[in-house]
Amino acid sequence: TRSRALPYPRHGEAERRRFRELGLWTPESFADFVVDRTRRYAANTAVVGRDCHGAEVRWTYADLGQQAALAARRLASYGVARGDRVVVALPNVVEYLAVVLGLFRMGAVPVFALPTHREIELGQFCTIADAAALVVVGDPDGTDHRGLHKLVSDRVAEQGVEPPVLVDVEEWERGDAGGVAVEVADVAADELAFLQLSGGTTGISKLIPRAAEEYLYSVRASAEICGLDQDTVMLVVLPASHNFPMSSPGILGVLHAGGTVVLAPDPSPRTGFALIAREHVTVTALVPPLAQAWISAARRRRPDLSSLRTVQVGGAKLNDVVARDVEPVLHGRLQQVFGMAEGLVNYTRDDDPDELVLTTQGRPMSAYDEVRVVDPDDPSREVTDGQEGALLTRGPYTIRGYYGGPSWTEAVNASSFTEDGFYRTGDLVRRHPSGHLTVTGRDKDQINRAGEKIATDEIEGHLLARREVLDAVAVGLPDAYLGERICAVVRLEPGAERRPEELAEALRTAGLATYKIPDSFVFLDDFPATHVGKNSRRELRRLLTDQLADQL
Ligand code: J2J
Repeated sequence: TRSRALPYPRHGEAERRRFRELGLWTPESFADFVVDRTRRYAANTAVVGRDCHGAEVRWTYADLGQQAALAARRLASYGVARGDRVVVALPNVVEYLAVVLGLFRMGAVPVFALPTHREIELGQFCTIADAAALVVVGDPDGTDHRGLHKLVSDRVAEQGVEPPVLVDVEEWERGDAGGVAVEVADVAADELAFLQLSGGTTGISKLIPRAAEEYLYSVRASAEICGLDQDTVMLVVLPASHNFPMSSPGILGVLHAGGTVVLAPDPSPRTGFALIAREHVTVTALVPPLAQAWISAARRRRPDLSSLRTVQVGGAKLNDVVARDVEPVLHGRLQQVFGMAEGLVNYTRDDDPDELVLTTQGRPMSAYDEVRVVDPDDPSREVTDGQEGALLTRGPYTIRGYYGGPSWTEAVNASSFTEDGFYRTGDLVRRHPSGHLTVTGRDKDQINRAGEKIATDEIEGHLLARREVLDAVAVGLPDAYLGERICAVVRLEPGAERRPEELAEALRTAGLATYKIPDSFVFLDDFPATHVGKNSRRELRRLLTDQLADQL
C-alpha cells in the first residue's frame, strides 16, 4: 500500500553506458550480493559481536545468510514489502546486519538512521521516504521506543503521510518467526537500493539515494585499495550505518572480500583493545577524537595491538601532530580517509610517502573521479595546485541530486549541484601535484563535532522558536578533543533570565538528537553588526566565531 520510490536526478544515459562498458558498474544488485557472498564464503566467520540481549554471537557467512532470510520473513510479517522504505535506527548489534541484509534480500530500501536520532530526525526521514517501518531495539539508555514511535507517528501524520509500523527487534526475537519464507527479490542494479543521510547544512534532512551499480563499484574499489581479503578482520567502532564504516571499505567491503566484521558495543579504548587482541583485528576506522583517545590510552596501558595493520582515520580533519602518533602507538599504518555520503572518497595509499599520509587526506579512490578546486568567490575559475579553493566533484559513484518530493529537494538540489552535475562539497581544500587533497576548511553552514555533522540552521531554528530568544546563532568553536564544539550565541528578551540548562533541555524535549545540543551558551545583549544581505547570518557566525575564539 506504500507509494513506490520517487524518481531522483541521476547520471546521464551516455555516462551510465560508459561506466558499464568500462566495467565499473556491474549488474549485481544488493540482493545478489547477499546471496552470492553468503554462499561463496559460507564457512568463513562473517560477524562477531553482541546481540541485542548482550550475548556474544559468532556467525559464519552461512549463518548470516540464514539470519538475513529470517529477518526478511519477520519484516514481511510486519507488512514490509519489496520496494518499501524502512528506517533502520539500530546500534552496533549483530541484528543490525541481519536486518539490513534481510531488507536487501527482499528488495526493500533501508534508510540509515542512527540510534541517537530522535523524533525530529526520525519524523523527517519517515516523511520524506514515506517509510513503511521504523526498526529499533531496546537499548541500555532505556529509550522509550514506544513513546518515541508515537511522537514520530504524530509528526509524520501531520505531514499527511501514513506513519510507519514499529519493529522492535528485541520483541520479535521472543516470538516465532511467523509468516512464510520470503523469496530473494529480483532487483535491478540501477534501482534505488538505500537512502543514506547527509551531514546536512539545512534544518531539513537530506536523504541520499544510492543504487547498487554505483555504490558497489565504490565498495569494490575501496576493498581493493585497502587490500581486503578473507583474512581481513575489521573492528567497527563507529556507528555501523554511517557511510564511512559501511563502505570505505567498511562492513560491505569486508563482506565483499569474505573477511570478518567485529562489532564493538562501544567505542572506548578498553573495549576496542580487548577485541583487537582477542579477534586479531587487522583494520579499524576511527574519527580523529577517538584516534586521540586511543593513542593516549595505548600509551598508558600498552595493549597488544600487534595484529593491527591499518588504522583508518576520517570524518573530520586529523591534526598533523596526532597523525604522527598513530603508527608508532597504535601499531597499524595510518590511512587518512576523506569521504562523504554523497559520493567522493579519498584515501592515502599504503605506498604513499609518509609526508603525504601524515599531512593530506588522500586522493580520490577512482581514476574516473573528477575533482575541481575553484575560487569560492568565482566558481567558474579553477585555482592552481597548492592554492585553497572550494571542492567540486563528479564521478561514477557521486550522486546528482537528493531524494524526496519537490518540496524537500528542489531548492537544495539547485544549490548543491552545478549545472553540469558537480556536487558542491562545501569543503575548502588544497590540491597537491600528486592529486592528494589537504582539507583546509569549510564553506558551509555546518559544525563538525567529532565527525558528527550538524547544520547550524537547525539548532538556530529550534532556539528561535522560544519566545524569550530574540536572536540565536550557532557556531563551531575549536575544541582540542572534539575538533569543534557547538556554541549557541543567544540574545534574550530584555529582562529574561539567562538559563543555559533550560535552553538545552528545551532542545532535548523538542526531540532533537543529543549530539546536536549545544555544548555551551553565550549570552549577548548586542550582536555584532553585519552588512545587510542575504548571507548576514553566515557573516554573523563568522564574526562571532572569531570574537569567541579570541576569548579562548
Ligand atoms: C576533513 N574533513 C572530513 C577528513 C570527512 C569516509 C570517510 C568519511 C565520511 C564522512 C564518509 C574528512 N578530513 N578526513 O562518508 O565514506 C568532512 C567533510 C565532508 C563531510 C562528509 C566516508 N572526512 N570530512 O565523514 O557525509 O566536510 O561522510 O564533506 O558524514 O565530512 O561527511 P559525511
